[in-house]
Amino acid sequence: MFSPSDTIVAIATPAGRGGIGVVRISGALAREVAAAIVDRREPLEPRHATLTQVRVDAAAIDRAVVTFFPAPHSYTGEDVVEISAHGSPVVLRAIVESSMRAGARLAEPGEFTFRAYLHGRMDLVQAEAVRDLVDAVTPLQARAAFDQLEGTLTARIREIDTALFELSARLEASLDFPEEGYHFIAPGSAATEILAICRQIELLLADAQRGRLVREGAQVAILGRPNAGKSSLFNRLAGSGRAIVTDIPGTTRDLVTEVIDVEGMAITMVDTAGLHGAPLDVVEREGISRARAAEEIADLAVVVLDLSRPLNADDETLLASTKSRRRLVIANKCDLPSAWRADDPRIGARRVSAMSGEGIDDLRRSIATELSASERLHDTPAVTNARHVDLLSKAGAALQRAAQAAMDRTAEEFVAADLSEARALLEEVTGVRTADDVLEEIFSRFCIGK
Ligand SMILES: Nc1nc2c(ncn2[C@@H]2O[C@H](COP(=O)(O)OP(=O)(O)OP(=O)(O)O)[C@@H](O)[C@H]2O)c(=O)[nH]1
Ligand SMILES: [Mg+2]
Repeated sequence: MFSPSDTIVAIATPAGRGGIGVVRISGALAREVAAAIVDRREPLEPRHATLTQVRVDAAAIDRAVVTFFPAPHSYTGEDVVEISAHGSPVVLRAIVESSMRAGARLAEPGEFTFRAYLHGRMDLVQAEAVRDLVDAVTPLQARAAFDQLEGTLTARIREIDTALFELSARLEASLDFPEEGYHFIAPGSAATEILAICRQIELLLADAQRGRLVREGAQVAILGRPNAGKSSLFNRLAGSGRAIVTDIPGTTRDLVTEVIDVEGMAITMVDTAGLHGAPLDVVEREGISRARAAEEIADLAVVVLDLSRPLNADDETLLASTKSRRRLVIANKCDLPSAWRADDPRIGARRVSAMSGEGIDDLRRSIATELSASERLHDTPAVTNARHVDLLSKAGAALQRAAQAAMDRTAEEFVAADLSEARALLEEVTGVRTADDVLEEIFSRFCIGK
C-alpha cells in the first residue's frame, strides 16, 4: 500500500487545457516543496490566497494563486499547498516535476483522499462518496453522493453500532457472572432488543435496490423487428443522432449504447439490430445474437412494435419470448394510420411516435417507474454502494442468528459472538476496521489527484 510518510504531489484538475489548473501538494514537506517553486521570501500565510510567480529551474513560468492549509485543518489532515496556475498541461507538468525535484513524490490514484481517511478527516463511506460525487452523471447521483459525504449514512450506522455496543456490554457483563445467568439482561428481552436493532439495518437496506440504480444505473435494451423505429426511439430518448436511421430494414447491425439521464437515473440505453427469423447474411445473424445477449443482461426490455403495419410472426415471437421478463411494449409510429389496436389488452402497448415525440415523456416516466420498484424516486437514498449493501446484509444475518440463539436460550457466548460479528461488519462499512486489500481496491478506483 502507499507509504503515508512521503510528501505527495499531483495535478488535481482534469487532464487537458482549462482556465485554471490546480496542483496539490500534501505531506510534512509541503511547505518546503512549495518554497522551492514559489517566488516569495516570506512564508505563506495559512489559508490565504497569495498571488505570486511560480518558477521552474529559476525561470518564471506562470503567475499563480498559492494557498497553504496547515495540518490538521486541510483536506488530507496534513500540511497542504494548492497552486492554482493557468490550466496549461505544460505549466502544470513543470510544476509537478519541480515539486518532485524538491522532495515530493507523484501521488497514487486516490492517495489524497486515502490520507484524509487515514487522518480521520473522513470515514470510508465519505471517501467513497468523494469518488461517487466526482463520477456522478446525473444530479440525483450527485445528491446521493453528497448526502453520504455529509455523513448521513455514517451517522445512521454509528447509531446502530452504539446500540449494539451497549447491548454487547450488558451481555458480556452477564457472562462474567455465569452463576446468575442473564443477569444484566433477560433472555426474552435480549432477543427483542437484537431484533429491534436488526430492523434498523433492514430499513437501511430496504432502499438499497433504488440506491443501486441511482449509483450504478440500469441497462435498458430496445428490441423489435427491423424498421420498427428502434434507432429513432433511441435517438429521441438520448436526445442525439447517435444511431443511424434509414428506411432500409436491417440498418442497425451492432449494439449502440449511450448513457442517458432518465428521471435522475443514469441509464445505459442499448439500441439493437432488428430481430427476425430469417437473417440475410452473417453480419445480420451476428447482430441478432448480440441483440439477444443485450436482452439477457438488460434490467428492462423496451419492445418496439410498428403501429402502422400489421403485426407479423417476428413481433409475435418477440412478444412471447419477453412475456415473463420486465418489459414495456411500445406501439411506435402513432403519427401514422394504425394497422392494429394499441389498446388491445393482450398486448398492452403504449402509443408513441419517435418521429413527432408524442408519448416520449410518458415513456421516460414509465421506464423510471419500471426500474425502481418505488414511486418516490426523488428521495435521496442512504445506501447506494454494493459494498455497503453486502456488509449490511451480513450484519443483519448475524443479528438474526443472535436473536434466534437468545430465543433458544443458547449459551450467551454464542449470542455475544454473533453480536460482535455484526459490529465488525458495520465497522468495515465505515472503515474502522477494513482489511488493507479492501482499502487498496477502493482507493485504486480513484483517479490521480483525488
Ligand atoms: N412516421 C414515422 N416514421 C418513423 C417513426 N419512427 C421511425 N420511423 C421511420 O421508420 C424507418 C425505420 O426507422 P429506424 O429507427 O431506422 O428503425 P430500426 O428499428 O432501428 O430499424 P433497423 O435498425 O433496421 O432494425 C425510418 O424511415 C424512420 O424515419 C415514427 O414514429 N413515425
Ligand atoms: Mg436501427
